[in-house]
Amino acid sequence: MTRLTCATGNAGKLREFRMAAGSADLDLELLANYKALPEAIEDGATFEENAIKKALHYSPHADGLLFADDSGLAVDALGGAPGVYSARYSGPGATDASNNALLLRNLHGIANRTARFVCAIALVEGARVIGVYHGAVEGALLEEPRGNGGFGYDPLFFCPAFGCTFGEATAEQKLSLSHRGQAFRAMLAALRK
Ligand code: ITT
Repeated sequence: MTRLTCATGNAGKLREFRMAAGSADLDLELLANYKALPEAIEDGATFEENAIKKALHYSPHADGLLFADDSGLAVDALGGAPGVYSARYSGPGATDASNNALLLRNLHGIANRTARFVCAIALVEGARVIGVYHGAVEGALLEEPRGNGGFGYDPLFFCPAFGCTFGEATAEQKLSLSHRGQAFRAMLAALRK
């Protein structure tokens, strides 16, 4: 069974990765001592750059394969913001609630609500980058949150294929279509080659 270490401080991401690994017969574990390690500096201009920076930052603390996810929401009417700043959109101490509130304020009165979630997963072993895997999913932002599932911007993100938000979809549904599900499956396919 392939063993993979995941480096993330985001409980929502970890839940989704655990679910994806469970159905793929993979042994996935969170990097031990993740919280005690200094945080990776995410100063890249792209999701891909930041995913690689994160994975290489944490890999010296893992045996074997390690991956990190950099992801976020790109809103067309905001020129692609919050993008790589999605986690800290509303500044220091940002929470999902404060980020969602700021997003709604910035979109107030704007008719074009199209947006996409984007994910890059970097897989490394020691200092070697094995690959970077991508996913993206299109949707539109509602004017108020709906549903308590998922995390982050999920309650605002209306997914046309489901006819509901990612916050209302089941975890399995979200993973079947999401940016993270796509990127994770691309990584699995590469590992199985
Ligand atoms: P790690 O770097 O520790 O993995 P993080 O939350 O800081 O966790 P990112 O820098 O990649 O991760 O920021 C991702 C942010 O984008 C996340 O905090 C959410 O606000 C948003 N986001 C990403 N994927 C999402 C999803 O599936 N649903 C809702 N929001 C998402």
